[in-house]
Amino acid sequence: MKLQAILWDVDGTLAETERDGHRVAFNMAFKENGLDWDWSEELYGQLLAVTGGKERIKHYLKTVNTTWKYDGDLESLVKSLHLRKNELYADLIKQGKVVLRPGVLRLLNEAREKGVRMAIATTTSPENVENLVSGTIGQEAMGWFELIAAGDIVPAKKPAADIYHYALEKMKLDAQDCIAIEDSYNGITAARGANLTTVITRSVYTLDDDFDGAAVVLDQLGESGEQCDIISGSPLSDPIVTIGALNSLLENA
Ligand code: XBP
Ligand code: MG
Repeated sequence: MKLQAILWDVDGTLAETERDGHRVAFNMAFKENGLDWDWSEELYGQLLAVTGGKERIKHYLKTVNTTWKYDGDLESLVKSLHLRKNELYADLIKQGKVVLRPGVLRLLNEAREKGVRMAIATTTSPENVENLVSGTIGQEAMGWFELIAAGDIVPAKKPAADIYHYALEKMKLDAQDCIAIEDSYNGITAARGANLTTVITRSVYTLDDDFDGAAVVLDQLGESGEQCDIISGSPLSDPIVTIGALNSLLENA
């Protein structure tokens, strides 16, 4: 089999974390700190153009809330808001507000059974990955990933390809033997920048994103009895995304 490894994006791909997770937690953190900033579902969709929570807060102040003035150290305020947001995000996961998308656990298990290596390649913070994976599957699932490439580990976040280059290098893998699973324009830009064959499962905020260069664009990975819809790209060799279907995509790439 050509397929050696799957590199998974996190937010929007493993779960719909943004609208009901990160966004809600950001608003709670703002409120706790006496800030009247309110990120609506619509505004958050726009702010997602910038990856990274700390970077997103700064982008908001630069482009949306431009009249807000602060006398203190902005960097440390952003850092502490972000830390608190991540704690509140972990609470939301514990409360069951964030669940895995269809087919994710099925494909993770099939990859393990077939000996396909796996890693995480994300712009979110490492603690968010751990909380999401252990909160939705169980602590043991952290061991299913050989590498968690996340957050500030590389200087430039997606759409830069750095996080994928980092993961491939650490795992001593060739891009041509791997598949990236992503949900966004920023994600596919990063993955294609590292020459990875990329499967897209569109998420709520990325329905209109440009997925030029994707091997296939899908609505979801699919569960047995719940076929996935192909939005564009190559037909799959199975009705849902299986290891065999990913391997065929790679062989025909
Ligand atoms: C998505 C992101 C992240 C999250 C929030 O990353 O851009 O910034 O919105 O996470 P990906 P942090 O799709 O690559 O997983 O606040 O920890 O940055
Ligand atoms: Mg994503």
